[in-house]
Amino acid sequence: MLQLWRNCHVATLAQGRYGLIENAAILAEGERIAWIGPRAAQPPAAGAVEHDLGGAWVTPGLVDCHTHLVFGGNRSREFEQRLQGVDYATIAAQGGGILSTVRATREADENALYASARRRALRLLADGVTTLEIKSGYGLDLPNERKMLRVARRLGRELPLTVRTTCLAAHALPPEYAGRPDAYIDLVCGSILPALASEGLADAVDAFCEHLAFSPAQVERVFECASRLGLPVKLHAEQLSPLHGAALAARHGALSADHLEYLEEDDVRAMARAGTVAVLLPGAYYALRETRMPPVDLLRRHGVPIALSTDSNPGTSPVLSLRLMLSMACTLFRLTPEEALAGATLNGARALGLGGTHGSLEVGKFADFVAWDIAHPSELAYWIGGEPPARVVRHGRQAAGPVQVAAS
Ligand code: DI6
Ligand code: FE
Repeated sequence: MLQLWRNCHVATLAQGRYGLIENAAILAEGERIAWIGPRAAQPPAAGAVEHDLGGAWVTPGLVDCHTHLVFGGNRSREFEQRLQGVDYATIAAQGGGILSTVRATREADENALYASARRRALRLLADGVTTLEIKSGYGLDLPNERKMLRVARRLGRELPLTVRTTCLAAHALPPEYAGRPDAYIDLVCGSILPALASEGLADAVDAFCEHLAFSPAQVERVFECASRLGLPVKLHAEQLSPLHGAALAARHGALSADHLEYLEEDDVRAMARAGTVAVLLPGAYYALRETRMPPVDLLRRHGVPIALSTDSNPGTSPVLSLRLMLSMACTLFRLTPEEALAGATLNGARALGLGGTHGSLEVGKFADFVAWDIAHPSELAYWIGGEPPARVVRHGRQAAGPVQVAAS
């Protein structure tokens, strides 16, 4: 089916720049963009279903490339503790933190996990997200990691969202392995990852490289296993301390290294050489009241692509708006609104290995886009809790927004 969206302006985000086209039109054939450009140059589109966007600005569908969206319970009580001065590492050492979500996630059945994650996914979608990564990492044994990833896959089947799944079994040490981290890594590499890979449940493999989680040597074993299984890797690195996980990830050709507050110049060089995307997570920085900023200038200087994501999770980043992360990235990390938008679109897609098909509005890519009732794309980073999108289109079909009236 041929469709035409007209009466709009477009920010294509091709090459990660705004790529503004005023008075534009978009033609889609089926799920893909067939033509995009100024309305005056539009080729004939006989028989196309036409959609009037009422003068809206259109951006690519947002790509949320780092989330922990599937989990049981929540950690609002821990939030209260942190406000009273107990820090994240102390709470973790007392068996709270990630492990309290592990308990709640293990107890929840698959349908309950699905119902709660679906509500969160719909919030992200209503805010403009059309592509979403979801990690496991609150199961920490085969049946529960599988349960989480099955829920993530089901979200991708039942909602108008592209979902990429990541196995984060090396997120924390499960209580039954207390004091035996290497034995747990044996389980991850010998059983959890091979099983989930053979069941087609994981598109990538992630780990948490930190003193309170896994050492670089342990992470390396996980990466070697991923590579034997043919799965790309990414890493939670340099969030709380400089362990040079990002450079390790780069050596393994990682799609992305994420967080990066403690990143140093040698790590940045390694990422630049490998084409590893830097995923910044201002929601976690904000919620943990961190003060050390990721080295944005170094990333720019070495040409490392910067992506932004919600890190949506019940502990350190209970965030359900990727658009809000644009504002935080500008105000807290000094990104420009253009860099922030590129971070939540094209560079987010690159962090998922989807840069060839998603993240910008170009011929041949998926017709995933968002129409916003704004006067310029910089408004997306400017408003704090601004208006949600007027409509969201994914693969050429309306995914959120008012019911579409087709005119021809
Ligand atoms: N870093 C994070 O920000 C999340 N995981 C991680 O490795 C936090 C997960 C949580 O606290 O539940
Ligand atoms: Fe995370």
